[in-house]
Amino acid sequence: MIVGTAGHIDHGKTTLVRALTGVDTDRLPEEKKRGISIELGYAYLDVPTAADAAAVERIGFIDVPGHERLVHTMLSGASGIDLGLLLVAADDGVMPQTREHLAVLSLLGLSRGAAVITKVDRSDSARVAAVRDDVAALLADTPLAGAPLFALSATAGSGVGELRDWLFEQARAFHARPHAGQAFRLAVDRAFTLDGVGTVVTGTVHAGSVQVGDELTLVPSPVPLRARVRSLHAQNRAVTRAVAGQRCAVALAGVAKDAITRGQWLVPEAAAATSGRVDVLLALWQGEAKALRAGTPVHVHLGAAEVDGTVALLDDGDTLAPGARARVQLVLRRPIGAWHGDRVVLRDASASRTMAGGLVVDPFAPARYRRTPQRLAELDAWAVEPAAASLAALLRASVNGVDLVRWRRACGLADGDGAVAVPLPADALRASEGMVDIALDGGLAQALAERLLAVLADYHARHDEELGPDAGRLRRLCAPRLPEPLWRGLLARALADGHVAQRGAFVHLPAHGVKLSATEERIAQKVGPLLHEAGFEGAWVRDLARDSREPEALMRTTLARLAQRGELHQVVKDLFYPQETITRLAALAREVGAAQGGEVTAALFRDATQLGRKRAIQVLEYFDRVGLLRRVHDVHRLRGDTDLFRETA
Ligand SMILES: Nc1nc2c(ncn2[C@@H]2O[C@H](COP(=O)(O)OP(=O)(O)O)[C@@H](O)[C@H]2O)c(=O)[nH]1
Ligand SMILES: [Mg+2]
Repeated sequence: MIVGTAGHIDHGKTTLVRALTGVDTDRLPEEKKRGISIELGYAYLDVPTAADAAAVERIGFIDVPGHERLVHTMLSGASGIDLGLLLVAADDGVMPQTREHLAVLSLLGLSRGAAVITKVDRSDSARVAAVRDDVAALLADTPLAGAPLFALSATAGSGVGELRDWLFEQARAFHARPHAGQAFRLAVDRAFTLDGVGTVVTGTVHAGSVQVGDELTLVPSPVPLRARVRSLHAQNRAVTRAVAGQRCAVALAGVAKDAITRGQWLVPEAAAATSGRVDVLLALWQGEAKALRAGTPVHVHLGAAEVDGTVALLDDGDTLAPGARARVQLVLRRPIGAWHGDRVVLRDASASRTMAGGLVVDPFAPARYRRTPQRLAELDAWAVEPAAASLAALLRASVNGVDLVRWRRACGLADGDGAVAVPLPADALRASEGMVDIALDGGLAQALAERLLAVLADYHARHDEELGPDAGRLRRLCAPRLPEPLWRGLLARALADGHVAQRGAFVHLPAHGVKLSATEERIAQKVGPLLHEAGFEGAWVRDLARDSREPEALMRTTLARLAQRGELHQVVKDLFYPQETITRLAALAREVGAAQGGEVTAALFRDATQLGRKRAIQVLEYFDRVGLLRRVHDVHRLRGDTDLFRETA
């Protein structure tokens, strides 16, 4: 359990930590000289356990500076604490940083804590009682409402024992933050070099666990900073493994102290994503005098990090009233490492007061379309609890699927050994290929599958002479914005279910492109060699009819039937090519295109095929039509998403 102090300067925070632990956390020469805390201080206290002396619980204390100019330091310490002690000196009573530190604890969502009236030796009991009443009233509107109040003298020692006993009780009842499959994450608040050890960082472990030997990285950073864990201390003891909820010192091999700054996260590579736009559910502090306007510049505090940014309002209205809550986008000057559920605290641009606090909803927020109904529906889904229900809602809200890689990263889920399965609904359509992992809601997949059949039926009605569209073209007709891996999954499902059939790259309804009659079969046999001999020029219906001595009309319908079955291709009216010739022409087009950055010109294709200009263009236009190429001005661009005519190449 980690306990943080809070309160106005000189109200006795450092003295109380020393009375509780015996450690003077003001260790810098300047702190000694001026008698004030400047940096975060750390101390530990063992919780006595009756039964098993080996398993001693240890409370970690973070002592913070109370100076009004050092609230940002207070914030970096307070972001990881489990319990807050708000100190108020009996003689001074409630002062500005009493209020501001309480605002910080409240906005961080801290509900575990106590208020401590210090320096009771300096005041009479009536004064102490009056301060008690003030403090109780101050807490009333916060998550710490009703928290216990202690009155003590840290110098004389009276009352310290009661507070210590209460802290022991709290520590014994405290359950460390649940792991829930999250990756290791430590908020760096200090970095230094130690003789014989090298670079050491300290901080609070916000999630997951770490072991000696782990490969980690520090983010954000302008250059990649990889490091290996050489040794570990947790709660001031040498260990081989540290877990969430502990104060931790990590000796790192492979990274210099100067490359590390307070506020960075120490995380494994899988959890290292950063973001410059974060969508947050924000509450404006009830004590703010004015409403928050869109575009307001702010200091954003998250974990031990601090970054400048502006606030964009996402919900209706262009202001947020004091005490009110709404969704906003924080547009940050530099990217930060944020996870769904992280707490943020906002201070005003001149860093003179704490204004607002919130919960990260989506850490990877879009710049465009950020307040469309579609996007707000996604944010609604992110707010659902628990994670499995949230993901199900997000799937329903996402017509083009949910990127599960991004989702895992947003949730800070570990991969590798500690990985937990994504809580995906059983009927969801999932496409995982290499680095890609996307899912589509079951209901949406069903609707798309039905649309696919309708589109195919319509296509057959319009293009009776073809077997069907190729898979890429069908996707453009049916679901142009659906990511390709999901489309392939959808098509594979339809094929497996027997709802559609595929020959080569052509997709068709099973009933389309059926058997040939005996006559058609006979003619097909006869014209096979003739079509083959015609080469790149192709064969005309009239010539084939003459050379095989068959009626022209019968020849025309037979060739159309063969084209419908995907065996022949009608490049222009009455001009037919067998599959094998078209495949060779397509290979040449691909070759020409590959050498020209994907562009095929008529001239180069004519040279490659030795065809006349007119026929070369007819073939290219056929390729445009079926979806191998795409006409852009004077050139034909190879489409990246088609396997047309590749299968027999
Ligand atoms: N008389 C008296 N003095 C105290 C008490 N606690 C702290 N002080 C004194 O108040 C001054 C400021 O204390 P300090 O712990 O540095 O305050 P901080 O700024 O909140 O950390 C020091 O001179 C302390 O000795 C107390 O309970 N009684
Ligand atoms: Mg102090």
